[in-house]
This record gives sequence, C-alpha cells and structure tokens, in this order.
Amino acid sequence: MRNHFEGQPPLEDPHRPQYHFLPPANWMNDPNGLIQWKNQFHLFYQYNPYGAFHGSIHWGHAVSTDLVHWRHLPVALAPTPDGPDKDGCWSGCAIDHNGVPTIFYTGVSPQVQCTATSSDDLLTWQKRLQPVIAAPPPDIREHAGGDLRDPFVWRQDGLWYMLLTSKIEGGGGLVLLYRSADTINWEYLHPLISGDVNQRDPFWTGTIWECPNLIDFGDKQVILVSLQGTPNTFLYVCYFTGEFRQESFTTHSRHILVPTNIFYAPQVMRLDDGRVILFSWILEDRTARSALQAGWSGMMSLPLECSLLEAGKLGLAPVRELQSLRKNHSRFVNLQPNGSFLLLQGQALEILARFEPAPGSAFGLKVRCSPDGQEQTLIICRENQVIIDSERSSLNTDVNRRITSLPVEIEGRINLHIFLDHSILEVFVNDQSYLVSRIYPSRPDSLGIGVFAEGSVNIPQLDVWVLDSIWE
Ligand code: DQQ
Repeated sequence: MRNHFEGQPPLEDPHRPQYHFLPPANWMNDPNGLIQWKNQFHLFYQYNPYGAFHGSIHWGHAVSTDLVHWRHLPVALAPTPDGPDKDGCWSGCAIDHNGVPTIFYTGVSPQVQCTATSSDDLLTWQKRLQPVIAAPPPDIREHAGGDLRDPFVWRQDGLWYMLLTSKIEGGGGLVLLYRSADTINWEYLHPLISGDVNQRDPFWTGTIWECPNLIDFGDKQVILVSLQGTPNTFLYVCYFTGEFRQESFTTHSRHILVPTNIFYAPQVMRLDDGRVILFSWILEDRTARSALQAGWSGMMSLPLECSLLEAGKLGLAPVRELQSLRKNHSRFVNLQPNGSFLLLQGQALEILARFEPAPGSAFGLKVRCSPDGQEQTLIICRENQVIIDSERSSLNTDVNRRITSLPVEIEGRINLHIFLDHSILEVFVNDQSYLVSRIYPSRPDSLGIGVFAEGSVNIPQLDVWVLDSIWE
C-alpha cells in the first residue's frame, strides 16, 4: 500500500487550510470512530491513499490532546483482499467495550457490518473475520437495494444498541435499530425513523440516509442523519429531536443542521467533561479535476460543540480550545461604516465582531477581497438572514460560487464569529448557529478583510487574530 505521506501537495498551495484537519495528501471524507481514550482524542476518517478521489476506502487515523492540534498516525484499517471489506472499509464508530477499544464499520461489497479490536491503544486493529451483521433484515432486504451501513453503537440499560441507515426503494431513508448483549450477536428490532415518500414535500428527506448518530441530552435525545437525494442530487444533514424510550423514538421536531451541501456525514463524541463534540466532512466545491490536480480533497470542520438550545434546536459553537491558536491580535472599536472599507489583510484568521444595526440596515464583513474588489466574499446580515455570498469569490471558472443563507433574528444586535482558513469560511452567528462555505480566490492579492453597511450600524468592537497552524 502506498504510504499517505508520499505525494504531499505543495506547501505553497494557496487553498490548503492550515488549522483544519486533513490528511497530508489525497482524498478524505467522513469522520469515523471518534473516541476519547486515555486523555487523547482519536479521529479516524474515510481515506483513499491512492489519490484525491473516492475509492479504495481505508480508515485514516490521527490523535490529539486538545481537539485542535493533530498528529497523523498510520492508516488504521485497510481493505482485506477476499475479506468482507475487500472493496472498502466504510464509515463507523468506536466504543470502549469493557476496556477493549472496539470499532464497528461497514465492509463492502455487499454492505455488511464488521468489527475489529485493538490491544495497543488504537494503533493497530485485529479484524473479526466474519461480519457481525451479514445482511439486511428480511422485512427490508428486498427494498433496500443492498444499502445498509454506517453503524453507530452506544450502551444503555446494560445492553448495546446499534443504529444503521438504509432506504426503501421508491420510499425514503431509514434508521434501523439493533440490540446486542455482547457486541457480536445483534438482534434486529425495527425501523426507528423513516423518511418521506413525497418528493414535493418542501422538507423531502431524500432517497437514502447515511451516518446516523444519537446524542443523549438526558430527558431529550437527538438523532442526526445525513440525507442524499437522487436524481436531483443533494446532500444535507438533518436532525430529529425527541425521546428514545423503550427502544422507540418519538419525534418532536426535525430540522436541517446546516443549510449547505458541503457539510456532510458528521459524527459526534461525548467527552469525559460532558461536552458533545461534532466533526463534519467539508466537501470541496470545485471540479473533481481541480481536486485531482491539487492532490487533496476534503477536510474536517472545526471541532464544534453541540448543545440543545431552549428553542429545541441544536446549537453549534467553536470549541474553546481553538483560542490556543490565537497569535497577533488587532482590535477596532466604534466602527461606523458608511459604504465599505478594508481593515487589514489575512487568510488564516479568527474575527469576532459585534454589530448594533438600525432597523432595516444591511451590513457585514467581507473577506478575501482583491484591492479592486474584483474578487471578494461577503458575509451579509439583512432582513433577519445571515448570508455568505461567494458569487464573486473567484475568477476561476472551475469553482462553484453560491449564496448560502441562514434565518436569524437580528433584533438590534448580532455577533458574528468568523473563521477563515484559506479556502474555508465558517461563520457562527451569536455562537449558536453555523454556516460554512468554500472559496478559492484566484488572485494572490485577494487578502483584504473589511466591513460594509447600507444604512446605519455601529460596530462597538471587532477583534481579529491571526491563527497558528495546527501541525507541529
Ligand atoms: N461515506 C461512506 C459511507 C457513508 C458515506 C463511504 C457518507 O459509509 O454512507 O465512504 O459520506
């Protein structure tokens, strides 16, 4: 197998992030097997060591002591020729099974659920030769088209439970529930949640579901699923809030987690200190050819802290450990932009800005601006929406440009907390809601950061930090 440290993309690649996790080269997609083990955080991920395209999926592996700085470790799982995972080791999770690190993942093809254990603190893995779930349950076998994957396992009331995702052909997505006393013998119980059949429903939940997660918030539970729709392919992440009781789930409400199709297949882990941390795969938003040329594709979101807000929605906020990356600091006070102006330059920055707008004003920040404004990306607040407008982000035609928007209440004040890292822009609104976009400016001088307003806005304080790299 080719070592993934070969073929490093050139360091001067202007689009490669420096404080987001990604492998040294090649393709990555979903986070897998997130686990805190002996005071270290382990991040596994879907990885192709042979190039910047999805294929021959392995589990890459990295470790961190603070969720922010990562060290690459050798590939953890590779397909075994003639094994049940010969065509790929697809997504899954990690648990502590009576002191033994244990992972569950999907072997292809056909899609079966496999397990492996480690006796050297997660470095190497011994696979169980036979899958623990070798086929879809009889009641959905004919309708699932072979799709059954992405085990999510947790312990409750002295038993192990597993969620898997699937679909009903012509129906919609499915989350299936299994139970086990020993993690080897799994009993299928029933579908836990199923999707919509009506493709005209404005909240149509797609043709197939993937990567289920259950988050336990005590008296409420949240189930996350990643949705895909064909033929009008879309990807997004949806969550159901409700109650998991007596092996059934009662849905109270359902929501889209992040309104974009470049944030997909997130996974959560509960830390020993009680926080729920989420990482998500952030897709490229440029042609497959550009990614192949760059030699890398995909990255992880920042580590996000997940909470259940009073309104019953999931909140996403940057973890406090990110503050350790802060270097040079600039502070601007009492800015009152009338029109627009640039403040400074940078491409690996954290920006924290408080706005106090008059009713009806449109205002915000702009990043990656060329001096003549030919390239620029806007973060606009207007009419109770926060919008990332990347329509003018790049002159390169191999790059997608889009409008991404999030509804928010702007009642006299709003905080924007922005993380810009070369080709990724993440925006937290009031440190609760999250928006993300990919931008690939083509001009080396597209580095300007500024503010703008139409109408009247006061910015009592705007802080900017240059952020350090997460690599040693
Ligand atoms: N990615 C994995 C699958 C999962 C999909 C394959 C979601 O296990 O369903 O790389 O991105």
